[in-house]
Amino acid sequence: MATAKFLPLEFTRLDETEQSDRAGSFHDLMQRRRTVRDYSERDVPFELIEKAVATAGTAPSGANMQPWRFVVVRDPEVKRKIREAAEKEEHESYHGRMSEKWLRRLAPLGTDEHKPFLEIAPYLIVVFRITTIQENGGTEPTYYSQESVGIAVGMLLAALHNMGLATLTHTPSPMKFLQEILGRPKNEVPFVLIPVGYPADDAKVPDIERKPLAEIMLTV
Ligand code: IYR
Repeated sequence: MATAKFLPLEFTRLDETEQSDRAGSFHDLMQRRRTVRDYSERDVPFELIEKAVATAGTAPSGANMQPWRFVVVRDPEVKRKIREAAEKEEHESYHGRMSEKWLRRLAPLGTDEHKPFLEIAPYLIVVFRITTIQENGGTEPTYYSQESVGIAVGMLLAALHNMGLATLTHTPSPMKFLQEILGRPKNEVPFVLIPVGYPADDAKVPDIERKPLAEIMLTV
């Protein structure tokens, strides 16, 4: 038995021409999104970051528990600490922890243990996944938190791209140092670190392609 109060759904029906126009223009927009590793120091209005996080917060989540925390970092000293800790972990990863197969797979992207973007990009958004909550004096798990936070991050990336900002989905590994530097509790586990800003004037991206629709979609 549903115990929530139910309200009539607000739903706008679109005519087919408008549906098709919107489908095309949204696809064109998203097709132009690229992962950017070369950033400009140019500042970004904080209101844009706030709006992007608010948009991410509209994502669906398991049992509507909204198991996400977005820590927006703009303090240069905190960014410096994050860069230092990330580069230390990444050095270990690139020089021993990652398999030959993994390194070979990454070679076309030209990544290495140097992460200057962690200081250059004006903002870092560090996304945490909330694993448990405290309620009525007890501990309860969240449900489908990996899926929920993954969806929210996808919406965050789309929102930032739509407002003309560049992003990088960065996962330094292990990421525990983010919990320590940002003082988050044990039930908030780092999920991804997203530098946000404008691309550098001479930013370059690898010449790689997206799989064609025929390869990613099946109809039965
Ligand atoms: N976390 C490392 C390595 C890395 C791993 C994958 I999978 C990538 O798609 C890119 C990089 C780094 O950020 O360099």
